[in-house]
Amino acid sequence: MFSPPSRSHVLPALALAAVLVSGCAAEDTTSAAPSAPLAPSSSAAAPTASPAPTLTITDPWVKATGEGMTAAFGTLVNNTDTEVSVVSGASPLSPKIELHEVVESGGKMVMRPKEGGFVIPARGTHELAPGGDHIMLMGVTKKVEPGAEIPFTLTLADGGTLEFTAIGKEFAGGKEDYQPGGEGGMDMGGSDDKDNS
Ligand SMILES: [Cu+2]
Repeated sequence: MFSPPSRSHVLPALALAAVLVSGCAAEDTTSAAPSAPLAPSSSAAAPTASPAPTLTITDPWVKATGEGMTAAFGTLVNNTDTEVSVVSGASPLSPKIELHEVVESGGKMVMRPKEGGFVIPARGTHELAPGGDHIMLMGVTKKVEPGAEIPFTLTLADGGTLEFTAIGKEFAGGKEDYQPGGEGGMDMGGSDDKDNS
């Protein structure tokens, strides 16, 4: 809660603030349009007025980590009478984000990009949890402390978006694996899988 004078500490905070601002009010950065209270910003992917959110997320969190990879979880809630698909995700925390599932392959659990993304049934929910579907962050750019607030944007198949803030949380399982009872056997889609056949 105190701001150290060191420049290297100030900069990331400013960068994050900028991201948060642009996430909430997309027209702030360029030129303010004083006479247009509800001006839809051109292509900023920020729906300023969406009365009934198609999709919401309950208790979103990110596994606290140093650098490298981590994942985000929570329960997606579909508030409509139609099936909803989440097709991609984005966050300033990581330039590369994938929607992952965990499947059994050759007797161990591996994660891989989920075909078609996350599908939430009409009026239903879809849980993202360790050991199951998750939002995968590859190339995390900064440390995620417990309590950290990480903004996310999910894009739906119909072009809509869901913006939310996930909270950094220690995960008891630790390490880089999210499956119950695993011991570091999580492979990234076989890219650097060591072939032990
Ligand atoms: Cu993953």
